[in-house]
Amino acid sequence: MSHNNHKHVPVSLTIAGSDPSGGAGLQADLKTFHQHAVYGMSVMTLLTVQNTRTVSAVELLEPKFVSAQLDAVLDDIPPHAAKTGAIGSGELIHAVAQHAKHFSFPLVVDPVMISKHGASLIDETAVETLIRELLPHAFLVTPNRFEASRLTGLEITSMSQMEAAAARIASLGAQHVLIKGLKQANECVDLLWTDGAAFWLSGRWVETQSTHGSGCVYSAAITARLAKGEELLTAVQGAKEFITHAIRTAPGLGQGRGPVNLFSPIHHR
Ligand code: PXL
Repeated sequence: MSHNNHKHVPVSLTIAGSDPSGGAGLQADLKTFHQHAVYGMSVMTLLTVQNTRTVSAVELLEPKFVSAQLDAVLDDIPPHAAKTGAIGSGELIHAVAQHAKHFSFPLVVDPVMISKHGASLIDETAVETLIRELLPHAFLVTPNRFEASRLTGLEITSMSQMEAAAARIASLGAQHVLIKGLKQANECVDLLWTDGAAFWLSGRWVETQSTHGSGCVYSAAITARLAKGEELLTAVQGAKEFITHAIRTAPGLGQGRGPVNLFSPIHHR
């Protein structure tokens, strides 16, 4: 059989949970990869029963089954970048971390903890496992300010507190840190902490209910851009523009917290 031209097709992998309503989780990741013209693969960790109004059930897959999915795809189609989303339990995080150790491509860890409806997507003790086992393998970790507080025990209501938390998270072993979502006047401010330096990113703050999946989409856009070979700062800037547009132009689907606009345009610098 003739060989494919894999070299020329950027490939990203998401390791995440399923959102049947399609706005968050691995469905949002795959759509975001595709919108960036990146071939997407998805290893599923958990299933949810949800719509835009509520998450009514969560079922975790067996760690062995997740591990087998990883073996199957990594061996066959090596990605150029990967991300994690909801992983659900310490055992599952452990299984994913065993693979992440050997990744020769950048891993973006989105430490998903609670859905926008307030449903827990990780159990209590698993946060410790995430810190101890997965963060050391993260090229980038992308907590929102609430998740960053949970990771550090620090309160984050100002830019200087954001810097302190980012430095702390870097000291836990993540190579680079992106803390998202501080409201400053009319802006939504994020901090990229890289090699001890702070880069501030800002986009217009949009007062809206339709932010379901915004964290997934943001980290997936970064992952897609890394797969295409962009530098970290360029990737984060491009992804920030994408997610800001996606929130501003959310299609208004569903009767609850609707998804963001996954058809937003892609700009390359
Ligand atoms: O947006 C966080 C998130 C991640 N993964 C899954 C989800 C959600 C939020 O609802 O359902 C599977």
